[in-house]
Amino acid sequence: MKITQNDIILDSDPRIRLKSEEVELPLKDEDRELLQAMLEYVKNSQDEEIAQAEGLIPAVGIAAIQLGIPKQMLAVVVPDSDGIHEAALVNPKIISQSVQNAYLENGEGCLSVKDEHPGHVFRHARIKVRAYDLIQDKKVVLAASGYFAIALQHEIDHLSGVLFYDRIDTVNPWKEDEEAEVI
Ligand code: K1U
Ligand code: NI
Repeated sequence: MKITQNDIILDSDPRIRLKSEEVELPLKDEDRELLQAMLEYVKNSQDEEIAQAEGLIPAVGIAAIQLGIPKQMLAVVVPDSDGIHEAALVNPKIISQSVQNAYLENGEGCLSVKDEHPGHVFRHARIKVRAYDLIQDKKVVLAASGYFAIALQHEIDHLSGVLFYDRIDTVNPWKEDEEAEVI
C-alpha cells in the first residue's frame, strides 16, 4: 500500500471531525499495512527528492482519519536537536501532562487544512503517552517534550476530530503565555 497526496482528505470533508475508533490488538494485517504506509508517507515526505518526485507535502505526522479512516492510529517522525523521534502508534492515550504549555512560535499547519490559520496553538510542554507502537512492536509509555510532544498532541487531536485552529484564540490569535516554552 502506498499513500499519495490525493488520499488525504481536507477539512471541507465532514469525516475529518469523526471520533476515531479503538483498534483491535494484536493488529490485523490490514491495519499493520495501513500504519506502515502512514509511517512511510511521513518519512518520504521529508526526503526532498522523493517528496518532489511523488508530489508529497512535507509533514512530521499523519493520522488515519486524514485518509478518511476513523481508526486510532498515527505516525510521527520528528527530527530535532536530540535526533529523530519516530513512533507509529495504535490507541494512544495521554496519561500525564505538564501544567507548563509549549507552542510553535510561527503557529501550526496541517495536511488537511489548505487555508492559513495564523496564531499560537498552546499545548502541553511534556506528555506521557500509552500506546502500542508498531516500530517497537510492543505496548509502550512514551515521554515526549519539545517539538515531538507538539506533533503527538496535534495527531492525537485528529483522533477526536479536533483541528489545530480550534485551539487558536479568536480574539487574540498571537497571544502569549509568559510561562510557556516557545519552540
Ligand atoms: O497532521 C498533519 O496534518 C501533519 C502536520 C502535523 C503537525 C505537527 C506539529 C505541528 C504542526 C503540524 C504537519 O506535519 S504540517 C508540516 C510541518 O509541520 C513540517 C513539515 C516538514 C518539516 C517541518 C515541519
Ligand atoms: Ni493535522
